[in-house]
Amino acid sequence: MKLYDYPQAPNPRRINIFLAEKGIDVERVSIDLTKGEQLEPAYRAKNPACDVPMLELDDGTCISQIRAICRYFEEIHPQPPMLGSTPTEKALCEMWDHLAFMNGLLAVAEVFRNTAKGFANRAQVGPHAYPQSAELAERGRARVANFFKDFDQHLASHEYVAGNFYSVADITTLAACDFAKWIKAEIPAECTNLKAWYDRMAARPAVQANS
Ligand SMILES: N[C@@H](CCC(=O)N[C@@H](CS)C(=O)NCC(=O)O)C(=O)O
Repeated sequence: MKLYDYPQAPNPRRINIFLAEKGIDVERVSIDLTKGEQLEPAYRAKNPACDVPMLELDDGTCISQIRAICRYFEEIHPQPPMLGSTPTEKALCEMWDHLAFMNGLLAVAEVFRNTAKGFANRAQVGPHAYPQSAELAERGRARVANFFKDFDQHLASHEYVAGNFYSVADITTLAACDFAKWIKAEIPAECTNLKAWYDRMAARPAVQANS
């Protein structure tokens, strides 16, 4: 199998940390986003979503979207569990991973993609061209500030994002916090729970190896 990757970008980094946590090594194929390789016909034929990461199995099956890729690896390589172990843990993991993606990563992306010069007409990931919007960028800043506050409050009473177990939800939240630096937003000093959690996560070898 092959993982189509661009490790400098926040979403591919999520899968790279996930694989490092599981100790899985997989062949990588570079898709250079700065050259627009994700939009080229050969890649688009494999992945109509035109994003990375994307996993191609040996039988030619192509799986995009990080949750789907994580699910695949969790099924074939269950240890250590990264998507929860019990029915409740699995549901909490889905819930918090989704919240971290929607309210964290996508909020930062809303600012970044609507302001960065290189993203004119590329305000959304995918095959379609969307113009930048200053209003969306401004709204995104407010969403990022609320993401920090909401997750700080949550982590006041939880050791990890999905509860008392480490999971992919921690990886997505960490990736969102690091992506926020691209728009010069840092975890606010008053968000002490989030900061303490972040420092613990950033020290993990799998994260260090993908920083
Ligand atoms: N929802 C996707 C997100 C993937 C994504 O947004 N990837 C970005 C890199 S961080 C990308 O491929 N961008 C392509 C582009 O900017 O055209 C997933 O879960 O895999």
